[in-house]
Amino acid sequence: MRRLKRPLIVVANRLPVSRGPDGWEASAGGLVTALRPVIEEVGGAWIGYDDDPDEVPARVDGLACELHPVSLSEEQFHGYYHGFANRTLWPLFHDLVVEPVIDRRWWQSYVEVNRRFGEVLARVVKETDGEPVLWIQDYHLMMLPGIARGLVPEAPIGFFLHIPFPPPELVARLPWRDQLLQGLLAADAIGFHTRQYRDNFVRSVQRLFSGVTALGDKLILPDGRQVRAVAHPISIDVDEFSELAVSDATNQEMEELSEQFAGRTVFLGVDRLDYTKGIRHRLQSIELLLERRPELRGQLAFVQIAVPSRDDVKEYRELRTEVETEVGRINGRFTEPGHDVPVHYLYRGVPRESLAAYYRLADVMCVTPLKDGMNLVAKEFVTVQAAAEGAGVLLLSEFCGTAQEFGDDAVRTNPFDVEGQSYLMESALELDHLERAARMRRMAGSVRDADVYRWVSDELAGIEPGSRGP
Ligand code: GDG
Repeated sequence: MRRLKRPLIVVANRLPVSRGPDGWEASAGGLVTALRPVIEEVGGAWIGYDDDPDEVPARVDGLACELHPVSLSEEQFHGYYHGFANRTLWPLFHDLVVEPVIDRRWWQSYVEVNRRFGEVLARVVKETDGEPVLWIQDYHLMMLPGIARGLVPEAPIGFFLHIPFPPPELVARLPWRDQLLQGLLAADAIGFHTRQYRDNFVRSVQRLFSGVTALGDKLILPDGRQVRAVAHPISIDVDEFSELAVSDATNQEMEELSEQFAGRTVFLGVDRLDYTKGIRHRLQSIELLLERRPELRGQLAFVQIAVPSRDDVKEYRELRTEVETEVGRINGRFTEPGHDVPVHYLYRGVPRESLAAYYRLADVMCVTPLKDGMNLVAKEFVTVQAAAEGAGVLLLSEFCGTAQEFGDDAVRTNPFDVEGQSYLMESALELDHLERAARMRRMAGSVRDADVYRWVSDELAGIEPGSRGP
């Protein structure tokens, strides 16, 4: 893995820590895991929001970086996070799955909060020994590269977008599109999950600003400055998930689940409860399948783990009601007295061992988002299944980044076609066991070849100093 020589400063909406029963601890998650060895080697800092900034410790065990909380007023956080980030950018960048809200006050808060992050960043850069590399994460902070460039002109700046970048026709709807893209273009390198998102970005830039030339992975701006725009698919820690797959705790969970679901074919969904994830469409496909094939009614179980998310936002509360109505309707229609329900709905996250056990248990994993930047659940599923020598089927939406990596080894679905998707669910059950196992091994192999360490390494290697001059 290519290593940085300079200290690294990561800036993200949130700090990578949370308060557990035994005090503050590093959060579990791909980004933190992948950065841990890099930060250990070069040292560094992490800047992010926390709603309890005075309580956040300077460091936590197991994460060799300084923590710098950004404090925001309730009103600032509301306008920036619940408003502009999650009700304007999120739906706009996910192809208008719901209509984005355009609100000038939210935009003002967004800019204000990005400036606030900039102030903290400038202070941290000043306090850091050596010349740090700055790595800014995601759609919450798209103005920050520009702000940081003004405050610390010499620092190399990278930006990574974790959600899709939409086509220019959609970007055009944003009244502040020019400012937002100018903000991003101040970075030295801008990373996207896929080539398609990267190309959408380049097309938007060329449509909005004249005199920009695209040359290989570089954009040459009218003033001669060069910016890299690259596709680096994010991934997971494959060794960690492979070990988790067969750990004692997971085996124990698996034993219990196998007993509970004995004799039944298990379909599984694991998502944040988000309208981009296609949960309602998925439930409707299950309903059609049970309607068409009465003999499956006692035999099929659909488990949906729905992790609560953004419940301060109206559209998310409405989605919860719709999903729960749908679950109630299906169970009301198809449950036989004295027998188990067809849909098992968990409105909560489960511990990692349980999650791995569910991945192992699933005969068909339904990853069917209407739009999703990448989708790590799909990568975790194939990794866990392969480690446990499973032969489950992955039903995978063609509208997520992961679909580009798995080709025809997944059963590809268009989740908008609810009926078509119900036929694909049915066909997944008919795939030959050896064929399924072979597909699983190939998909897991491709995740192993491009794991999260590779992603970090490619990203950081791209944010090189010296590429900014004419
Ligand atoms: C955004 C983009 C992109 C889920 N349920 C439980 C649980 N999880 C964990 C999974 C997985 C993570 O949450 C979800 O990651 P995804 O990638 O699927 O989706 P988003 O949260 O929407 O993430 C997405 C990602 O950023 C990275 O760039 O792939 O496109 O939308 O790791 O394991 N974990 C536990 N219990 C659960 O019940 N412990």
